[in-house]
Amino acid sequence: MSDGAPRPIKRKARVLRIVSAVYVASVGKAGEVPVGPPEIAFVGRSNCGKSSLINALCNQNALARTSKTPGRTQAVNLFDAVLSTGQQLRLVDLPGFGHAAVSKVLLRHFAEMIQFYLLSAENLRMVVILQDSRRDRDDDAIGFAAWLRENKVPYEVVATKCDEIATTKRGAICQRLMTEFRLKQLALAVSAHHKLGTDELLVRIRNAAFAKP
Ligand SMILES: Nc1nc2c(ncn2[C@@H]2O[C@H](COP(=O)(O)OP(=O)(O)OP(=O)(O)O)[C@@H](O)[C@H]2O)c(=O)[nH]1
Ligand SMILES: [Mg+2]
Repeated sequence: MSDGAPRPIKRKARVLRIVSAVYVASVGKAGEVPVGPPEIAFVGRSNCGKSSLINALCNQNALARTSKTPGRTQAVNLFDAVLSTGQQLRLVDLPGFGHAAVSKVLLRHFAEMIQFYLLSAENLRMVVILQDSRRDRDDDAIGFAAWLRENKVPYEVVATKCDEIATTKRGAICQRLMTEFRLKQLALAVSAHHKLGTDELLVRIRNAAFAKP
């Protein structure tokens, strides 16, 4: 029975999300990155799921091109997104930096493009390093993280395709990545296919993009 007192209003917890995202441009080696909002770059070996993760964050299926074949992303691709807060940010899909199935010449070309972008990106706020959950220690990526620390570029590490790993094993993988990459907080386990960990990743991205200097 009602006692006449006003009922408390139930508010839905507001989840941060990307409400729209568009492709802006592809930049090759020595190409100019058009001026835009704060940038978050996604790096990792070919096929680790960079383009798929960008699509999952943006709630779109085919914004960034994905493929079973390693080496799909061959340029620095820029996507501008609007958050549910109204803030704008740029997601940067980079080519993969290593894979046995990609030719050495192409990998060198990719490495030059990544390096060129990272050294000239004035608006870069954070690099998200992707590690396939099913793979062991990745010395190339660990070395890359050391280079980012030297250059004072903040980074996060995410364990991708975690849907391929038993739930009970995910914690240990995130702990190992935290140690290997000298993170201050646990690495995040994410799945682009199952949209796992993507809400938390977006919060970390927003915090980095709009951190007070
Ligand atoms: N099981 C599973 N597979 C995934 C997930 N994310 C991506 N994949 C698959 O992994 C393959 C590579 O995905 P991409 O997103 O194209 O990987 P990429 O890192 O952008 O690859 P490059 O552009 O070649 O460097 C595709 O077959 C995807 O379907 C995931 O969360 N779970
Ligand atoms: Mg790609």
